[in-house]
Amino acid sequence: MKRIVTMQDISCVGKCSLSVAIPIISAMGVECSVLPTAVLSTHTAFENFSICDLTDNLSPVTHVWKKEKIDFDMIYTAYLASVRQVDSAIELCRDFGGEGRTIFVDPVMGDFGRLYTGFEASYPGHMMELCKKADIISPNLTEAFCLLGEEYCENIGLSEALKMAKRLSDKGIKSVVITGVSPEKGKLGIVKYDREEDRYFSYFTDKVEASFPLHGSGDVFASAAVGAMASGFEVDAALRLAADFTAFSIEKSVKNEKRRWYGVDFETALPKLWELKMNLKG
Ligand code: PXL
Repeated sequence: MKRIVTMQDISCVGKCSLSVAIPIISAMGVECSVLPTAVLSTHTAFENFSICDLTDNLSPVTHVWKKEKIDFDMIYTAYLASVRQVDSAIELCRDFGGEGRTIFVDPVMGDFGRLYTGFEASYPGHMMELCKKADIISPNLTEAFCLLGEEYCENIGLSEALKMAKRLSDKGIKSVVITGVSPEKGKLGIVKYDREEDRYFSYFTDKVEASFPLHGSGDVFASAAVGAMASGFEVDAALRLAADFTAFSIEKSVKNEKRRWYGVDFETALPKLWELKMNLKG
């Protein structure tokens, strides 16, 4: 069985970060080790939240892993609460990355053109340094604009989105996948540029209209993509699977009249994840 490690927070309530990554990656038949960075009462979209910062606990944990000669097939980082945690993630990549190890960075920072509560304007510059260590990054549109230091624009066409992925990659990132791109009405998906192969890729599903925010949907996408890549699927196929699973999870949320406002109903979509994986195996 493949083993990955994911470094991000636990939001005790609010369907995101480790509460999303562990079930999705495990459901794909991949061992999901964790490096928890903080324990929050709720994610930061709630009006009130508490945070217990675990930065000082990170190196004692990784120190033991090194002594025990533990290794991982993939490293997946997501929400990191501070610049110090970004630095710790860079150390994790240095110590546990390398030949045959894939580093997947989801530079979680914001949405709808704004940084999440708690992040300062200088944060994206630090996150960029982590992105440069990655084999693949998965910013949403807001995060891609932040990393580029460009003004946010919600409506961009397909060729603009592809060019944007290339611009970001040109800054020293191997492969850039931008999520949440809607180049035409009724479609939503991803665009990708791969620097080593000088190759573009895009994939869109029918957009499920939701009249509420889809908190955690980026975590659902990234976790499914990591699970599929660790399962041995080639990257584009893994990304297609992740996009299909995310769209299906959103559809489940929209159909559920009793849904929670703070996250998508990926739980009831989990059987579909296995089905998508089996279909890909052929
Ligand atoms: O879903 C991303 C995420 C993860 N963790 C925390 C968050 C958010 C988004 O708001 O606040 C704590």
